[in-house]
Amino acid sequence: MKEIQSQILVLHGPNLNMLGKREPNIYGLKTLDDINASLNSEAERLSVTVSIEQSNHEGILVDLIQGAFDVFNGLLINPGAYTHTSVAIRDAIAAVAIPTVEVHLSNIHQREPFRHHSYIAPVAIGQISGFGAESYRLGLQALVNHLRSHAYP
Ligand code: CA2
Repeated sequence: MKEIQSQILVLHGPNLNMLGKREPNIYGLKTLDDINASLNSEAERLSVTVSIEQSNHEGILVDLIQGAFDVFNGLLINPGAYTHTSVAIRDAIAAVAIPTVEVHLSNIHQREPFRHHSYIAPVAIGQISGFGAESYRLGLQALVNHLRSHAYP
């Protein structure tokens, strides 16, 4: 059997372009470029392709998710604050039905009560939260493991 190479879309939500520049006590010192470089090298190690986008706008994130249908077979997303507010992003993920892993730098369950609820979690395979920049690498590994163990022969 020849394995089809997985194409993964990585989406970073609002304000994540500020990483490493503000609030390092909560979000760490790594910049978004550092995280993307680590995702690219992990993708190479896992023999998958990643395409990475960041947007501060809910509708753009919805468009990117809709555009992923029939193009990508996995979605790795840190929806940022939209995690706690966005029915639109949740509906887009449910509509395209692409296996999705939700990641967070901080442990959202240890923070303010309004961050404990995720609209995305029920439509994701799982959630990785609280490991800083490492959450993304762990999330990519979990997503690729899931795709490989659920691939058709
Ligand atoms: O922990 C995470 O990854 C979050 O998704 C980050 C969001 C927050 O609203 C979620 O509750 C949890 C915030 C991203 C803001 O990122 C910044 C980075 C540097 C400086 C300021 C904001």
